[in-house]
Amino acid sequence: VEASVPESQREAWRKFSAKEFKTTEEFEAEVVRHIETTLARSLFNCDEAAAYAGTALALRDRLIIEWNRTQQQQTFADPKRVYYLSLEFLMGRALDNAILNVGMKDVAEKGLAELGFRMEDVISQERDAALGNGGLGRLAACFLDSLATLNYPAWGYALRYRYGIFRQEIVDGYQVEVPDYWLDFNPWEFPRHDVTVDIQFYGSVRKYRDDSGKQISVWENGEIVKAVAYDAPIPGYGTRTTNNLRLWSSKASHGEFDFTKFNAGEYEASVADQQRAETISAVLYPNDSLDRGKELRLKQQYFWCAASLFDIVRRFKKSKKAWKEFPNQVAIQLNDTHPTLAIPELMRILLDLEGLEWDEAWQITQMTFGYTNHTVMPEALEKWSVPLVQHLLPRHLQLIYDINFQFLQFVERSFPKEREMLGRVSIIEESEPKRVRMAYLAVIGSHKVNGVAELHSDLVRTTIFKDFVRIYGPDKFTNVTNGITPRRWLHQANPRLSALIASKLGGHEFLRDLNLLHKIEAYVDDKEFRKEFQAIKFANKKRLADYTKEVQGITVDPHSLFDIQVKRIHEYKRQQLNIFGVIHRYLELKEMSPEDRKKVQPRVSFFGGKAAPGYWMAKMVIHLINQVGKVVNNDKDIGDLLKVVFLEDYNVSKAEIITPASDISEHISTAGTEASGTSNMKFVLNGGLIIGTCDGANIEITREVGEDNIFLFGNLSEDVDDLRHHHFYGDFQLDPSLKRVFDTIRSGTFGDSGPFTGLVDSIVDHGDYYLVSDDFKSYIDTQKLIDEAYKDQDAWLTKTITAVSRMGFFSSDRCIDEYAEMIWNVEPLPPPKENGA
Ligand code: 73E
Repeated sequence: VEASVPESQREAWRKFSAKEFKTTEEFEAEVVRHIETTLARSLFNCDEAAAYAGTALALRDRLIIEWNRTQQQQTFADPKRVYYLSLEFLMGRALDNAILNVGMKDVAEKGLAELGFRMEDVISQERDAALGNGGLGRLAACFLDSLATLNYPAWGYALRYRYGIFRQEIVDGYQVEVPDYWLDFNPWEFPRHDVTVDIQFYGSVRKYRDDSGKQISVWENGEIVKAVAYDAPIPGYGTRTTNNLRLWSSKASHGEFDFTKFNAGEYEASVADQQRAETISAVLYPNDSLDRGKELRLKQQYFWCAASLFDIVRRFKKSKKAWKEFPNQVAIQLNDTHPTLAIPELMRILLDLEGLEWDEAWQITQMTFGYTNHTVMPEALEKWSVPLVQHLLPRHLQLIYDINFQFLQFVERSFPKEREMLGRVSIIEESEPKRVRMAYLAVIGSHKVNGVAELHSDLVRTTIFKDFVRIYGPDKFTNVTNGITPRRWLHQANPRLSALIASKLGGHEFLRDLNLLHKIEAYVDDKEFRKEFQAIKFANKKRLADYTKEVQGITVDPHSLFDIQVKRIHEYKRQQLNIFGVIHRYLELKEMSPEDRKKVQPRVSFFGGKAAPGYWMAKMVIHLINQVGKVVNNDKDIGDLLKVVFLEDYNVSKAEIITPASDISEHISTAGTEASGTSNMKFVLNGGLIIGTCDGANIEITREVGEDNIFLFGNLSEDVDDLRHHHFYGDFQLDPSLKRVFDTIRSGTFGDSGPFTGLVDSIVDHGDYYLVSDDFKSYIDTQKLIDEAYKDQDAWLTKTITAVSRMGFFSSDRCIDEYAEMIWNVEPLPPPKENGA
């Protein structure tokens, strides 16, 4: 390890080395210093935005000290590191999390108050870092929090999108997408203009034999784009470990080519080149669980994989270890197939640049990678057109063919009597044009493949990768059930509940060991505890009601049952089932006598979530929800008995307000379609119950909390295929209550029915792929049960407390320990000491 300052001068460095603030006074001094000097503002023009900026900069200094120490320590110890490659990190806000993780909550709260600000207001000035679509991106963010908290030496690698997921506005009941330019002021990132990588695209491959007769491949004459690193500190909770998230930004590379253009006076062309290069990291693709096969997306994927691998290999080479040590120093996790090009890229580095032989290179590659699958739905499985890959990445296509050739030979030897298997498992799909099946490449190039919940991992083994289980044996395929970080999703989102739990468990240790929650089950009959638990739920509902009034202009009564479904809008998640159920409820209320209405449990149905801009059906679901809301919320007969709210622009920071406020949340995907779901875990951890199908992690949540503490309904995954089959033969009858819902929509009760035709027809005429009609009866019956159960508030409270106490399993800390042990084979590195020793 090189150090740049000679030993004789280090004394001065040590003397002046940055110190951490500890007291409220020191904190205030730092905030004021930043506001006055870094921001050039004063006492007389310090608004909340400036107070946020000053606070963030003060906290940031504090993080940097621990971050530098952690990185230094990791460099010295040189342990095996984990690299989590994810195209999405849905981080949300950083300030609150930073304050919490460094243990400065009281200091910051008091300090800000003394300076004339409320901490809550200051925190809410921050824009979300929304570099993701939904669950997959948020999972990656929870994993970073757990990796740092558990002291694993780990880096995240992603793209620095100029635009994250769009901001959603609702105009006339329709979704409108607005670009989210979030980088205006981002104190959490550090540009590393000295850390750059040249990335090549296009060009051609030249082959020749060297003196020894060995074949050499050279990829040449391509276009070069520069990758520039931007780093963000990831602080662990209650530890000094502060890991790194490295985001790559694309920039034109100023080679000779550009200068000729300048000389020829082609200034505009040169600027255009610059812009084209910058386009690569410009925008996050806003599709969740859908593969659109766009060239720019493939460019993003390669750009990010190549830059990350170069960086990882550069770090490895500093240690001067032999190549066979690579898998003992490096574990790379592929978050879905998006980073699969890292596999042929590592092969290219090892073969073409480092001169290794195929077998050794391949063994290193397989040992290095693990692949996490997040969906078995066909429309989400990435397949890149062979001509496109050929054009953009000619050398990688050759390598993919070589990998495929070796693999198919192996399969042929192992299953000589099953030649038809070869076509089925080939990386290349024989379509027109041919396509590269990225999931197969990911399986073949990794030593472990995992699904994200038990049912999902079973489906992975028995459906999409069935042949591969035979080829490699069952041990290559495993399960790691998803989890969530209790720091953000309990302590930060619900500080009062966290405090109540801490008061009974003698401290906040449960935030580091969530299984300790089981101890609060002992208080399920404790009067004081129950009272406070219930008061907390009510306060959280009140907070959401206030928010709904302020932002949506809709008044809701927090004494109502709060029913919430917030997640990406997708047919398989079945928000349509929910809104049809709401319409059914409305029609029943309408035909009731005033006396009967008095016995009804009042309810508010909250919806939230974004639709992919090109996903028509999802957008019509949003429109229907808004139109139903308009009618129901203004119907004098109904009053507070039913309200329908669409919460605009659902994101991580809004989830922190919404999640603690549910009585019931909906996780109602067609069985076998939702790989895991993670918001289901967040809601239960915050004292809400679930209405859900036997899908994804709902099944394991049921196992943990007990069948009495969850409301399950609907058909099972194993029956879904048969049911679909029946629809095709017209062998099904629409449930009369659902038919009445459709008739009401068609009659124009919720405005022009034109936009909803496709939605209704997909069920009535087009095979009802997601089995809405099959599950409708069971769904509304279960909602009735919920109304009844909610009336017994005592019994309900018992269920919620019991469920919370049994949620320990769903901490992302548990997941990360499982990955570390089963897949990465890495150990924690004890955190640096305060003096940096
Ligand atoms: O069930 C969720 C799961 O909880 C699943 O749909 C989601 O991943 C979550 C975390 O494991 C997911 N996202 C994607 N595929 N599965 C996806 C695919 C392509 C682009 C963006 C997201």
